[in-house]
Amino acid sequence: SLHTKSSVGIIGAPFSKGQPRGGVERGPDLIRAAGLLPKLHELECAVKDYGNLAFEEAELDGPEGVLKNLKAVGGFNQRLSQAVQLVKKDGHTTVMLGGDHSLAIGSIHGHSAAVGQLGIVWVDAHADINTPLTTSTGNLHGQPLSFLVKELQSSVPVLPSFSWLKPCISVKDLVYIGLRDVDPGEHYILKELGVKMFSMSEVDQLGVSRVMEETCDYLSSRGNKPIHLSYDIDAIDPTVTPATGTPVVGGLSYREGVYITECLRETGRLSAVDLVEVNPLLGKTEEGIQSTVSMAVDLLLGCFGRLREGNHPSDYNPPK
Ligand code: 5AB
Ligand code: MN
Ligand code: MN
Ligand code: MN
Repeated sequence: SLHTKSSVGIIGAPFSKGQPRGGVERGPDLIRAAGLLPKLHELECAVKDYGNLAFEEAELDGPEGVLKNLKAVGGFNQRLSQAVQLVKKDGHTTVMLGGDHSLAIGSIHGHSAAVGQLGIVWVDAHADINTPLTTSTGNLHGQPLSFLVKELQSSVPVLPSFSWLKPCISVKDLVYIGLRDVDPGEHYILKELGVKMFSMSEVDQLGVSRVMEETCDYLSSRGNKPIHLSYDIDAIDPTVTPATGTPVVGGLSYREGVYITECLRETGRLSAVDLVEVNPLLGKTEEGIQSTVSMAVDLLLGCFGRLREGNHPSDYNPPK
């Protein structure tokens, strides 16, 4: 293929305080245990594992407001942002293994601090763009984009736990794929700001190949910026990935999910990937958990050159 050798820097983020269900902090170790590193090596990737970012209990909140675990989410993401900046400065494509999706705050902030303006591809059943004022749950994994998007700053109150965070993305550089459970306040924002989105209706209407063609054209029209892919495992249909906190029927198939990664890989501009919301405690069966974790691994392999037609190493010697 065109771009053989990627260098991948893995950061584990065993963090669950952006939502109420325990177990999602086990994601990073499970995804590693499913063989991510050796499988990346088979694709001739250079891989450096930076290990897991430790959660500090001291970051846990005292009294609760509407926003749950505000101090923990702010503090952990600040450290995640710094870790991502380091990995980018080492020259790697970052892989951030979550953990819940509030981690996109630190991951995208750090990525942007290191490389500048980004194109964001957000693959998710949900829009994750509630503001602290529109949220009905108080869960910060449903709000990361409101903290990151410049155009929303007048709608987001000043919060001490996020004083380190400077909004760094334009809503015009954001593309959604897979939406099918969007809150009214979020839908209003998406329409008001004219956000580019391919909900499951557009996936049905156009097919995933047109969706990806249009996604790539759109990102090109915005200047071919480095791409940040934020992949929530709940974008995939819960028949394939049941082990997640907020499953929604009618999702992407295994094949559609993988195809998205193959297309983004082909751009040659994939610069960081988040893989979040794998929660082994929520799969009802062992098969369901296995299927969720192996989907996560296959999505990451698609990002780094695995082809369904097959691959072979550049120094492969056919038997004579
Ligand atoms: B996820 C909901 N919109 O704000 C909210 O899994 C769900 O990271 C958010 O996409 C789901 O709590 C967050 C109802
Ligand atoms: Mn989601
Ligand atoms: Mn999400
Ligand atoms: Mn979820």
